[in-house]
Amino acid sequence: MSNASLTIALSKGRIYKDTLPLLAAAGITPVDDPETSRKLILDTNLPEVKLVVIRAADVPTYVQYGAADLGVSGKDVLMEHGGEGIYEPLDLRIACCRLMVAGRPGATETAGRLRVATKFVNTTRHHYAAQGRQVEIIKLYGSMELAPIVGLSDCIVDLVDTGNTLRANGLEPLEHIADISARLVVNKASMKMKSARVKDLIRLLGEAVERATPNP
Ligand code: PRT
Ligand code: MG
Repeated sequence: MSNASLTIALSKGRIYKDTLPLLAAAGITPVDDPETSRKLILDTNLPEVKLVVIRAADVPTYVQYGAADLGVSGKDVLMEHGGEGIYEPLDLRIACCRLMVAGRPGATETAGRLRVATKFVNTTRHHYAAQGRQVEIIKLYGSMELAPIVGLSDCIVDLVDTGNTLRANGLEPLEHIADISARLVVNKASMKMKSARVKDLIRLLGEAVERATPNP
């Protein structure tokens, strides 16, 4: 294995928690815990490998510009980013959920222009453009479920896992947009310049994914 330095971008929370065992299987163990440490750059057991812990929506940007060689990012975040400058070589099959249109029953059957509240503005625009439907998109940064309740929008586009959050707010899933899981992403230049090291890591992570979640 070559000793090229590697920086891997991750977000705290479910992505970090679910990526940790995969990294361990690839021989990478962080020295600090991001949930308790204030450090933004974490050392690992390997002197040439560092982890940067950033907001989930920022991971593709760090990888695109080469501030990180690799990253772990939800497909929802990648769809919204557009994927420019990054490869997506591996589905890690973690942090799985669905991107859905949700609202009160029948909420999308309005005669007028549908108002959709979401943080997934680009994905929502593409989804409705493919249907040939004109919609008004209202950008929010969180708590999308509140928007239809207070009359800010007819419906929302948000991630759904168990459906408990929707149910607790009197909403239900209305349209499926995409199945979501976290992906390994790689900076295009790093894939060339650090090819041996990066491809080795992709292979080890791929084997770990296959052991953890065998493809049916
Ligand atoms: O939270 P923060 O603002 O820091 O950033 P973030 O929300 O982007 O990060 P985080 O850690 O919450 O999510 C990271 C990634 O996890 C997302 O980009 C998804 O790819 C993935 N993921 C998987 C989820 C969920 N499942 C999920 N259930 N992300 C969010 N949720 C939320 C959803 O938005 C809704 O509020 O959980 C709620 C729905 O869950 P159920 O079980 O009630 O349906
Ligand atoms: Mg969140």
